[in-house]
Amino acid sequence: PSLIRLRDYRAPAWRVEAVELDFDLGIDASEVLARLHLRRNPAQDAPLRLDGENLQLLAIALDGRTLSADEYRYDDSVLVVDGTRDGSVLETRVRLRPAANTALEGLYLSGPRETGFLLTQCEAEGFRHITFFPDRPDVLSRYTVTLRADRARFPVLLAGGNPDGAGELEGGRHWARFVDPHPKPSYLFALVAGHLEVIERGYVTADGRAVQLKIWAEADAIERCHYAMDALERAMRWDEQTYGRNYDLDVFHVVATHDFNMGAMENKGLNIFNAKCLLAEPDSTTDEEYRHVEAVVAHEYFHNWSGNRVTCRDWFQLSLKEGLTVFREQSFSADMNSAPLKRIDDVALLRRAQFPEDAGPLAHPVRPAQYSEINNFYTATVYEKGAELVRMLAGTLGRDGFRRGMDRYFERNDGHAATLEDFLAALGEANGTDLTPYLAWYAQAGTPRLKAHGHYDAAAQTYTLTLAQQTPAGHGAEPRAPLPIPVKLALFSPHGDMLPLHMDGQTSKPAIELVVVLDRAERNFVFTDVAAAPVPSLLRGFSAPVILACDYTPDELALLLAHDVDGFNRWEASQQLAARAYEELRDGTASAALHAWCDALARLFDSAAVDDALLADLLTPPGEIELAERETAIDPQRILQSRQALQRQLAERLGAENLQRRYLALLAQTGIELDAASQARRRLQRRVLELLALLDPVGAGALAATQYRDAPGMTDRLAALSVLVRSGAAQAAAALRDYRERYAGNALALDKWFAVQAQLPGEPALDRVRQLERDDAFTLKNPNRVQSLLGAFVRSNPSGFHRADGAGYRLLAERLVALDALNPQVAARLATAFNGWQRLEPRRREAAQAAIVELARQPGLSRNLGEIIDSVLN
Ligand code: HT7
Ligand code: ZN
Repeated sequence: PSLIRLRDYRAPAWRVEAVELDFDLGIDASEVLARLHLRRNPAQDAPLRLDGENLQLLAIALDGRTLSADEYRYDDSVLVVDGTRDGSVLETRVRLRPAANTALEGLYLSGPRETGFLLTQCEAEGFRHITFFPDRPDVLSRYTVTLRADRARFPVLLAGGNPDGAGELEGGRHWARFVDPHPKPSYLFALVAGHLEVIERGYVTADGRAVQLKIWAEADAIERCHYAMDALERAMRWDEQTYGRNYDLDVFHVVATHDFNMGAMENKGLNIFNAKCLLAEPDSTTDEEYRHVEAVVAHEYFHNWSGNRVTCRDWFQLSLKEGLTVFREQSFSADMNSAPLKRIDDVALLRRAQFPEDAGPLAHPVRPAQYSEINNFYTATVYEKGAELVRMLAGTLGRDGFRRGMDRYFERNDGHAATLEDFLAALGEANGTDLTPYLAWYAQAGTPRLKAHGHYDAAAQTYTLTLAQQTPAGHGAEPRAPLPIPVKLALFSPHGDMLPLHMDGQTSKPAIELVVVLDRAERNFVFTDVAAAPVPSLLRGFSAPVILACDYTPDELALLLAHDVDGFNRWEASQQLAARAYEELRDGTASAALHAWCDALARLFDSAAVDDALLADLLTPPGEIELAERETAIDPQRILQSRQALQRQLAERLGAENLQRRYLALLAQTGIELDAASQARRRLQRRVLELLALLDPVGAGALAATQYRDAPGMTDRLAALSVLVRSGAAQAAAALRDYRERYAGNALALDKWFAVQAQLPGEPALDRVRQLERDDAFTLKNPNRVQSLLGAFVRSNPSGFHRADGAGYRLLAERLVALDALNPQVAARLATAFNGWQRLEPRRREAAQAAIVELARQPGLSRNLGEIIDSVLN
């Protein structure tokens, strides 16, 4: 397949200044009339080439004259038109088949044909499935959209922009028009039509614009939209206060659908959400999901500036909008909730999803140099690592400096399609600093290793910290330059106090925390007036996306775990200690780390020194995927066993009675309130129950069964169900039956029922998955359902998926073939579960390779899936 390369970028030869779109909507057939007002780029001399993917062309006219067949050429993906000139108007009419569109890209039907609604998804290249157009993000146009449809079947008609009239037509039909005053790229176009209910709220922006906020959903879901409305209002206020950004249309629509390939989409003025990222209510939504809804609502809203007003020149710049918007969302969520917990969650996600991606054959820079299928580049690297890069820049500039830089970026690029260079230039110039060294972070794949070594000189009372960096040579042949790595640090006395930091040669007042930047391969940092050998707290708040290797003793890590005031680094000390304890157990070697970890946690458990949520996280060792990252011949079942053994040791150290007492005390305060303390309590209650289940499965099974039955909300109910299922408790089957019945009509709750079972540890998972595939509610046509069963199995259940006999791999390969025929985007994403097969132990490695090779041989694979399979194999 042909590769698109960053270095081949050329400005468009033709622009579309304005476009009028007339839709005649129907479930089986819809017609689209497009009128393009063309502008020629005087610097280029090329015929007009428009993207159009398998469109049924009904009519074509240029400047009012129907074109004859020899005046244009269409090969099912590009339409070339002769004779266009600057100022020409091209008119095309095409027919689409929404109900037959299972790929959920372009115009498609959500729900049953009798009652479902029509909607569009255009990012990245879906607009070419709707009409002929230069479907690239650097062509910005003013849109006027008119929708016509049968009123009874499609009572609600929505498109992006401001409403500009509506009325009746003959034969029970009606129309509505929308005009968007802000030029936008085609990927931000959207329409929605069908039976939908609405909740509304008035909002006045800081600069005085009255905006109608409208959230639309099907009748059974509309009452679950109130939380999202509150979150939207919080996000709008926050963006005004934090970045001075106001909303810029008279109406802001948000629509929920159960049929969506991703989380949500920031279409201008008409955001469309996967229902799982929008709907929330205590009976069926967990605390984690509530936080996710708030985060995604904010993320899509923030795109209105970082993405829509300032968009991307080309898809290589995707992280310009995605990394930045993830960072903006992370800051917002940190402000709305607990900042350290948000940081822990985000770094855990980075390590679980992005580090493995960056370490294997799918590794790519945050700004890739080439791609075959752009949909395969909506990755953890572009999003999560991209956000880490923005965080480093923000940290370097400080709060006020970053705000100054962002003001400059928005001001200078408003209404334009920008590049990452534009972003760094605006941030740098507004602060009189050169940020171009950070471009290297965008250009090279792989997670850098940061090595730290401290040396204390008692006679001189100096402490020398040596930092060295190395990025492993991996997949991709990019040059590996030293990167600027900001390392936030503090020094602790042996008693756990933070020391004033006297840097050699610096005269300013000593701080107790500072940031040093390692901008070459290795460097020494010397601290003076250090009275005793200190313990360094490094990379505080995870100040750079690297893997830190520091030769701490277990006691030093235990000291940080007990005393570090940086919540993230306290957790990190626990993670490091637990990882070492895990290795001791796995290898049957010494047990110094194990004792240090258990003792430190036992002390914290019995004190009130940390809040419940942080305590829950401190009590949780790194997950199976993260532990696998540290190994070379991976045996996921062995990892599961050693990790379980580690947790059992911790549970024993804490003591069954102690755990039970704590559990009952937490249970007594049960409720559904969403404040931080209540969420923290539920988080700890779950963790304590999980530890208890390792010590005393029968006793914990009884407690979990009662908790399941009496749970006031989904967080406690799902936690109990998960403990029952994972511990193989006798009560699990009855609870699962109860849940299946109780939530038969709630798709999002049913997804969790599939997912919990798909995560059954070890060999039995595969048969369970096969059995669940036969459930009436399972379908390959719905991405959420596919994720909840197959996605949870292959991605969140290493010990179940990686069976030694290879049956997990064969199941995935078979399902991918079927899924690819329906929805290539979802198939390709699922296939990334094969990433990392080269590092499995030999038997599994061979089985995985055989399954992937067999899959690669299948005829007619999509470009999406084909590209992933090719990359994974090489
Ligand atoms: N910008 C949105 C990306 C997206 C998407 C991409 C490919 C295929 C389908 C899609 N749906 C949404 C999501 C976001 O980052 O906000
Ligand atoms: Zn986004």
